[in-house]
Amino acid sequence: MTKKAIITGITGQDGSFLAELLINKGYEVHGIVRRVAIEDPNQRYWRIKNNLNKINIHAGTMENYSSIFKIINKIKPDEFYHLAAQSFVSDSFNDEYSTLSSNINSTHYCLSAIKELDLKKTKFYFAGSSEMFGKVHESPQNESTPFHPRSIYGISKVAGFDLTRYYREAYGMHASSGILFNHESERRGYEFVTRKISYSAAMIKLGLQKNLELGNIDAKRDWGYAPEYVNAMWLMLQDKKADDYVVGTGKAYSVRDFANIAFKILNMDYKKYLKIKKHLYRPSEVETLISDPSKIKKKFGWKTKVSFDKLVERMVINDYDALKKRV
Ligand code: F7E
Repeated sequence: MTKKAIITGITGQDGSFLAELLINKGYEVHGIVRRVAIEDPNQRYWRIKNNLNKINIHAGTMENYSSIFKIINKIKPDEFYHLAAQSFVSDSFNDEYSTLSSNINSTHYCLSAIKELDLKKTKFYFAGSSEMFGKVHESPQNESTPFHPRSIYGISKVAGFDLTRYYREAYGMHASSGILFNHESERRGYEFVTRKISYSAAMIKLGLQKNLELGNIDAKRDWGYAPEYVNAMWLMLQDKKADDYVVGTGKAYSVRDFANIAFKILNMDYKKYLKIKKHLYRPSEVETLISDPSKIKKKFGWKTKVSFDKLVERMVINDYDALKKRV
């Protein structure tokens, strides 16, 4: 029997890679997208455009229980990957109310609908985040490290994580959370720092931009390659037992390191172009995040293969080549 999967957030970086992974494994893939995305496919579907004929698109609103309930009832999926969220941490400081209500309610609605429909076979994945560790209590961070979120986004993810655990414990649902550290790729949104740097480096090299404006370049993150992380999500749902897993590389680099390598690839010195801007600092910053991925490695043999240097190179070359074709 062909397995069915629903992905929320299918038009995003992770959703698009996950859709490809599941299509290649022979799944019937369903994606929930906002109606505006259907009305504006060129703008919203760039990451999934090559697979549109293999994806069943459903217009739905993550902020509306009945909308989610109806789609889940129609599909009755074997696997449900809940990736949709307001995921830009910076925005969550300016837009507390909608980040909290949409991130928390959407997770609650998905879990509740699966429970109410009594879909015992449906396995649920929640996209947790290393932002939940925030002001870290220990380093590196593992599944037992206490949470101390420093942003509204982080708080919304802690609530989603707790909801997922609650439905697992209270109703015996197969509900798991991945605590994913930063994961990037050529499909990363331009607002995130890695893509901002790779794109700016390419623009500057081609004479299309003068400077690179950044905030806290001493922040350190555990940066991995996104396609490997969607494989971790899938592995979690293949196990008999639902559980929570930290997913990361186990190595941390600063924003400065990223900029240094990115500009070097194009034979430039980032220091010549960098402008530090106060408004790009966050009211409460997460200084350093570094994972201890031993649990997922031991359980599924999962580990990252793409190094930090290779990741930066992939992103920079991709932006440079694409821009060069256009000018
Ligand atoms: O910031 C610093 C910024 O926005 C990384 C999301 O996927 O990963 C991501 O969250 C660091 C921060 O990602 C700029 O202050 C400096 O320390 O790329 P980012 P993030 O906040 O780590 C986690 C795991 C998620 O779950 C999130 O959804 O870079 N930084 N200057 C800057 N950041 C941005 N965006 N722009 C700057 O100009």
